[in-house]
Amino acid sequence: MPLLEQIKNSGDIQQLTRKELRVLANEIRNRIIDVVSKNGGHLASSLGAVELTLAIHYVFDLPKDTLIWDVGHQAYAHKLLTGRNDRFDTLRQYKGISGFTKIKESPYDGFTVGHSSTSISAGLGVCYGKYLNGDESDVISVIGDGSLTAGLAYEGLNQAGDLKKRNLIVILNDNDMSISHNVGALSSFLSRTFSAKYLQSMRNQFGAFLKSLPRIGDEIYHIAKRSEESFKTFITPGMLFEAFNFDYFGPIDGHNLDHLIDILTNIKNPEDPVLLHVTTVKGKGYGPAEKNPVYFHGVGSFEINTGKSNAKPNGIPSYTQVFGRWMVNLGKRIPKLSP
Ligand SMILES: Cc1ncc(C[n+]2csc(CCOP(=O)(O)OP(=O)(O)O)c2C)c(N)n1
Repeated sequence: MPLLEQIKNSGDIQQLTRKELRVLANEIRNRIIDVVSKNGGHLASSLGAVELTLAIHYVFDLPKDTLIWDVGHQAYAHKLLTGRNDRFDTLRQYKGISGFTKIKESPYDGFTVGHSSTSISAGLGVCYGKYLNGDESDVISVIGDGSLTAGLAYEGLNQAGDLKKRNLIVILNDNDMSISHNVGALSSFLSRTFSAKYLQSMRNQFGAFLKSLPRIGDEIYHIAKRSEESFKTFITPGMLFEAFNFDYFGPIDGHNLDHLIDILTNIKNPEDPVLLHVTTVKGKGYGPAEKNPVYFHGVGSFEINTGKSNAKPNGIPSYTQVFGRWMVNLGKRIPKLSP
């Protein structure tokens, strides 16, 4: 019997070995791909969050600890693990499983959602409520890098850093993508700091520069090498989140279950708000979605082997196409409209 069919809640997941967790991750991906290929849905986001979901369920005491997914569109694995596997083929159907998290659907869904960028504020609200009730369980808000570009997310960070309530853990699920590619200063800051190649070349150039300094160069180079850790913190987003009074951990590989479980175990029940930064691949484990995460962000029915859409063209353009064409034409006529 497949492992997935035996899992009804977090308690069942906690009985599994690390090897079984990896088998379960595969089964989850296959189930998600199968159902979304028929019903449509948010495929790439959910595939990218499978290991993260498993690790959270493995480490935390859900639903006593509260898990809040931003938007709720990446929570299919979470649904499969919380007693909704047998009904999962009704995903996004009339009276079926919702495409987002929904308190009425399950006690494991910490927030009813659909709009982006709300999870930190919602998490803080729940955390503060728990504090007033003397409840020391954790609140975990998972937010994507795309959703972190909106102002509401910063209102949440700002207030959380001010109230400094313990037990709030924000996990930044950074796949370097929003629905489409991110734009703006934050995303270039994030991707610049995460590229290992960039870090390496910057380190080499800086090292060569230090060494070239007459007399003192070699000595400074060795001191700089010893303080590489603080150097890295200085140029990673750690400084951004630490400015909001969050303890920052990461970035770590969001597909490495062992690392995820270890770090989540270490940071649970924090004294101060914590931000854990994980990097993931949107569409992970399904070739067509990894290649084209924009198309597979929210997709209609498709052929699993090829990833090709099953939609039969009816010649009627969509609202998005009409609006897009109209804007492009307008841009051609009015040059000031183009960025
Ligand atoms: C208020 C609001 N604006 C826009 C959207 C459309 N939307 C859906 S998901 C998303 C962000 C997706 O990026 P990210 O948070 O990085 O998650 P990913 O899908 O990449 O895992 C947005 C903007 C929304 N749901 N709510």
